[in-house]
Amino acid sequence: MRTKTHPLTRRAISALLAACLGGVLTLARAEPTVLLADSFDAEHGGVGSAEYSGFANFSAANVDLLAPGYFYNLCQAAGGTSSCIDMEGIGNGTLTTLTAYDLAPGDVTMQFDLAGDQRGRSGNSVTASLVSIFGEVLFSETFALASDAAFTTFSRTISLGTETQARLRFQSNGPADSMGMLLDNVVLSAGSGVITAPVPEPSTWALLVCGLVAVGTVVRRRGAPE
Ligand SMILES: [Ca+2]
Ligand SMILES: [Ca+2]
Repeated sequence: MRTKTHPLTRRAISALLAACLGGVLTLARAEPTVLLADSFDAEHGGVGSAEYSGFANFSAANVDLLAPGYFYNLCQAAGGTSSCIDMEGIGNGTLTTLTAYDLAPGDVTMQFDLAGDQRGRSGNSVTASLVSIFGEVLFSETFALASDAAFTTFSRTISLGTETQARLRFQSNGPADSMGMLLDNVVLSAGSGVITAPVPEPSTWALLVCGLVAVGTVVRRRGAPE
């Protein structure tokens, strides 16, 4: 038997379906998949340390963890509000991801915040690279910022032709004076687009609400007298 639906209800359901479809289409658009997102804030219990090498996600040499207890004022001078890295410890330093990320053919995006040394030095720079496990340099760019430059977010997208396993690497260059550029908020993602914050996508919430409403509608209609 055909169930009669009030025209207003039918219109409301159509509108809901259209809205839900919109949400699904938004979800279907390729969002970047985050492989690594590191703010360094949890390192060393949030306490600064010279020549720190106990990183959760990186092998390191000659870098300092700047946080309360050790030159945290430099992160703040650069406009930061959390722990950051001085890319030069005793000498020029390196940070290399412990993981070699399995990267499918297509876009991969590396993103990070860099700032000047904040101590009036000149000639400092940081080279950011993506290096395959076979040593092939897939991407490399050197960033030189003025000493007083505040944190700036840099984002670079590389198109890979074949599946590759690679590590992200940061290397500081310039006069060996124990003062290097500052680094924070390193993100590696598959796909293109800048990552702003690791929060649920609005479309995910929309889809969830749509699902709940749809289930509610079906349950109510089943319960309605014929
Ligand atoms: Ca931080
Ligand atoms: Ca230096």
